[in-house]
Amino acid sequence: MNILITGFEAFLENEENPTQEIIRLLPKSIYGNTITGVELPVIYDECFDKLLPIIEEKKPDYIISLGLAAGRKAISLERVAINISDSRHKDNNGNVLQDEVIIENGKNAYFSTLPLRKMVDNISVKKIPVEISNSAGTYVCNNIMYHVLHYIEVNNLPIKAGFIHVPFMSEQINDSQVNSLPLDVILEGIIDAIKACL
Ligand code: PCA
Repeated sequence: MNILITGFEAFLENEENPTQEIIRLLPKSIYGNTITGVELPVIYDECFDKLLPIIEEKKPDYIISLGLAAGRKAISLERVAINISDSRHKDNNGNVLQDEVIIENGKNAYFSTLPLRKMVDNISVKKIPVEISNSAGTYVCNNIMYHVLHYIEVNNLPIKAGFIHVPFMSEQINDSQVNSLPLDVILEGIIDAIKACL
């Protein structure tokens, strides 16, 4: 199988994005399945414009997108993407969107088609904090998740896809009050999530 994993570049005040590191550190193959990592810009819609030709070229069986959720304690398996972009924060192109639909006349929401419960079970065996989250927010992470699931649905493709938010990596945080996990633990959790799909 072909597994496409996307990460995001740094954004806002976060000088590093742990998902950039994860993309770099993931093995090229897991149990004989090909893993391809792609880094995406933190720009509404352009993130998907960059991903689309790679999907067309690689024809993946799975697309698992990753992003940083500042302040979260656990690896968060997102259940749903909604058809809205809305944040007071700028994306990396300076766009600030409010109440904007992502796809005109698109469905209100798409559920992840990843095996979320199996992923939770796999990751939690090693006591790595993990949860299913019912909101991917309305910033760029929700935007890529929505675009990918919409593209798969309207083109009737057999690709399973979804999104995982990860906490800060401890290596980027000076304040012990801020929630974070060591990078190697986040990486292990993501590898376990991928294994749950295989
Ligand atoms: N996290 C942001 C966008 C990029 C990222 O890594 C989000 O949660 O929307």
